[in-house]
Amino acid sequence: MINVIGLGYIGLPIALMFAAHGVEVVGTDYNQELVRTLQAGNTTFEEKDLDELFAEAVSKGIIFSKEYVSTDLYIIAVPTPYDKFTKKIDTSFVVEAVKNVMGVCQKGATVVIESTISPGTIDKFITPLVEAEGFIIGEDINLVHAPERIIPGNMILELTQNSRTIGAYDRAAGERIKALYSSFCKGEIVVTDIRTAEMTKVVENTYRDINIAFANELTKICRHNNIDVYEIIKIANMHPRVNILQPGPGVGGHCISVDPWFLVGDYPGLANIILAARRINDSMPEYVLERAHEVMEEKGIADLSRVGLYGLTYKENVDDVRESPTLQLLEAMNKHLAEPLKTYDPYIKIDMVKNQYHNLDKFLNDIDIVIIMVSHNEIKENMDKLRGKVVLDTRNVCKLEGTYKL
Ligand code: SAJ
Repeated sequence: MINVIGLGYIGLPIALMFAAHGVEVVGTDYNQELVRTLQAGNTTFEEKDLDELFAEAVSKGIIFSKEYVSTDLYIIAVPTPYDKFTKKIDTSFVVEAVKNVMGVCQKGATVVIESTISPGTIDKFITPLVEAEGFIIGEDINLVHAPERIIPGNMILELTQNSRTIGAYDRAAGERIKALYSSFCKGEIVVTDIRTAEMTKVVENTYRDINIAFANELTKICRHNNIDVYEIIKIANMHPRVNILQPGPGVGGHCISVDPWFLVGDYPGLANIILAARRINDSMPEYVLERAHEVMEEKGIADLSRVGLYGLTYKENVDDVRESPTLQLLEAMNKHLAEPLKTYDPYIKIDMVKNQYHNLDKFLNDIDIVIIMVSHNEIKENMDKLRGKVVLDTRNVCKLEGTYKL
């Protein structure tokens, strides 16, 4: 039986996937409300194919609980934020989960950590906890790191198709976990040591952050010279060894905008390009405000209440707002004591910010300038509704004539 700890964006799909493939699973979360929702037969966030997988897992007997259970296999998928001051990883959730596991687990158990962790976290924070309980690593308890790689918006497919990394102190333990994941994972699974697995995961997200930062920096350079950055990137990417990502209003989500900080926090002085990239990407929401200001001046519009932000989530077609560029932009306005712009997002049903709309037509009715922050399918399918408006498109999706770009 597997006890999956943490039923969020990563833990829930993985628990469901194992259950759907016939493994006995208990999913544990300390959030009573979330557990009740799942027990009542409802999923907790929107994700393609998640509801179908949920139904299958329920039919195969998955259990949701607040309690940890005594078993021989644990998969931990709890958040690993970073400390805003030191930039180092905040291991408190993982540490708490492992402590709780140690309180109930059997000798011979394997603890798999799926959460992204900075290189050295298991050595520094987890191993001592296990040893403090009198367990010998490799004999009584096995520790394995199996970082997830799935992308919100396409998680279920990627869970089965992506290759994976498994890091273990003990090769045989790593191979056993590889066999377990192979029950649904068709991608190649590489078994390596723990530190390599920790570093590889952080490096993957850092690579993407740097690449996006490059695109964002190019945008600023090209704007300075009135060159079309999208055309430049398109042509450059025709080179067989060039693959520049797309500029945007900033980098959000709980991964790419977080993990590079672990390296900056742990290797100050060495992580230079990584730090520069983080700063560039973090500067983008304010850059959007500058662009909006330029556009308003050009159009002779001074009334801020006639400007609206389309999209609150961190990227298209998800309902996740963590580290969202739109929220960062509103925060920047707040710091300057400015009244927040109007906003609308089809995925955000609750009132999250001031001046938020829940109906696209009403939102558009009340504004003259639309800033497209997120390219949800909804806006792509309703571009015609933007005719007659001034559009500042930070995602390069609007083909209407006169559209302003980043
Ligand atoms: N973005 C750009 N330009 C681009 C691509 C993305 O501005 O060309 C922005 C997005 O709008 C978003 C942010 O970057 O705000 C991140 O979005 P994303 O779709 O690139 O990635 P995430 O954060 O949703 O998921 C990432 C993935 N990692 C990589 O692609 C290396 C995923 O595979 C990981 O599982 C996930 O992080 C994680 O949990 O680490």
